[in-house]
Amino acid sequence: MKSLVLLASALLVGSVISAATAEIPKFTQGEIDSGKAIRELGRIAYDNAMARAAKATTGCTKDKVRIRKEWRNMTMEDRKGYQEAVQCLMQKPPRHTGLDGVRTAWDDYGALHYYQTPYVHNSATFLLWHRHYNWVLEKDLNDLCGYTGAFPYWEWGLDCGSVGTMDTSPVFDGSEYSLGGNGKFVPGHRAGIGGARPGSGGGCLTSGPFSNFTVNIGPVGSRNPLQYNPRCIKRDLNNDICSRWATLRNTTEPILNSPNVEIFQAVVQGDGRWPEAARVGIAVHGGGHYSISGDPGGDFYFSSLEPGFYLHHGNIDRMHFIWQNLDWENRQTISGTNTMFNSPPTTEAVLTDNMGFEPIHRNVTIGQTMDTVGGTPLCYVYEPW
Ligand SMILES: *[C@@H]1O[C@H](CO)[C@@H](O)[C@H](O)[C@H]1NC(C)=O
Ligand SMILES: *[C@@H]1O[C@H](CO)[C@@H](O)[C@H](O)[C@H]1NC(C)=O
Ligand SMILES: *[C@@H]1O[C@H](CO)[C@@H](O)[C@H](O)[C@H]1NC(C)=O
Ligand SMILES: *[C@@H]1O[C@H](CO)[C@@H](O)[C@H](O)[C@H]1NC(C)=O
Ligand SMILES: [Cu+2]
Repeated sequence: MKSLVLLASALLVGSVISAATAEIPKFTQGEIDSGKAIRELGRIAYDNAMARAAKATTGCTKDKVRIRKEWRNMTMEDRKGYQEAVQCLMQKPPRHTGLDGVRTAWDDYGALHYYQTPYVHNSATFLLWHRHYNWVLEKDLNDLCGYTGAFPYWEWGLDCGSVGTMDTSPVFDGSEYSLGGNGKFVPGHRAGIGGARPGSGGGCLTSGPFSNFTVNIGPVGSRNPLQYNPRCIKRDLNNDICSRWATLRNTTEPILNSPNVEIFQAVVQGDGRWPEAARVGIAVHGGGHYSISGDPGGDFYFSSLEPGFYLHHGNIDRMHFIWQNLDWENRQTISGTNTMFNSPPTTEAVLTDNMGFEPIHRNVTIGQTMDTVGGTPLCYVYEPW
């Protein structure tokens, strides 16, 4: 009797879902700007992904799915626990060998991103390499530092535009429940990118979490970027950049308006080879990065040494997750080659191509990361905030 009831409710869920995927709701500009739209889209995507997991009998089954949360929807205990686990990783030994500057397990992430940058940006693997990279960090924080709480994402749009400001972001308020504060204000400093107003910091973090963190490698312009080069972490929280490229509208429009992954990934990155993307300048990807700016946050190759990087890319991955799950049957494809701006020119990427994560984690194929609840090995969903 009980199993019959379960079966009946599973069927009911199934039919509601297919009705929802068949039609993506329409929203007014006001609903897009206020975040109502993306919350609703996020809810549909969450339900659709969960329904897939509910059908799995091995691998990523429904009881195993981990729920990723917006920073302000995490418990205080998880916010502090996450921040401390990152600090813990900064004390663990590296897996790379023979690199003078790579002193910690955290530095491993900087070195890996530095090596992979020419292949995993403005290429076929931008979305999925960074998806897996975040998952590898989540696993390290768990395995090496015992963090079992929710993995965070940062909805930039809640901290700028008409709804918030970067200077009051709970992600960067400097408390023990944050990823540390802003950099010290440097009078006369320039913005992280040309054409924007300077942010409210610019210098070193002077108190709170990560103010004691030593950046060991980079910047990319130095003669040997992997050589030991200890220095403070700097930030320049920038409300102008966030308000122009990373608002709730900026997060929502690529999800609503991209018919295929080729356009979606171009619009998310502002890849000027596509006219739809040339219009959006640095786009949400650049917008989120340069809302933090600083060193290493504003360094294209070494930005992943900035603790905020993973929450930023969590939101990029969440956008992809929502976009995919609004029309799952048609949105499991890739587009492009395995080199940045296809330079040098390479052949079209295929799902069986390898993506490199050694020596932090074994390599995976592109196809293995297509589904966040695919179980190979991913098994998570994004909770709408
Ligand atoms: C930074 O390090 C100093 C000296 O080890 C210590 O007293 C201080 O509490 C640390 N601050 C933070 C925010 O971790
Ligand atoms: C981002 O959204 C804001 C409004 O929230 C808008 O003024 C701006 O033009 C958008 N930027 C892009 C690149 O679409
Ligand atoms: C893992 O990927 C990297 C980078 O693509 C490659 O150099 C390495 O040979 C791969 N390792 C294995 C075991 O396939
Ligand atoms: C997340 O937090 C906001 C308030 O900060 C609240 O309105 C919302 O309901 C929360 N969402 C979830 C899924 O708990
Ligand atoms: Cu990157």
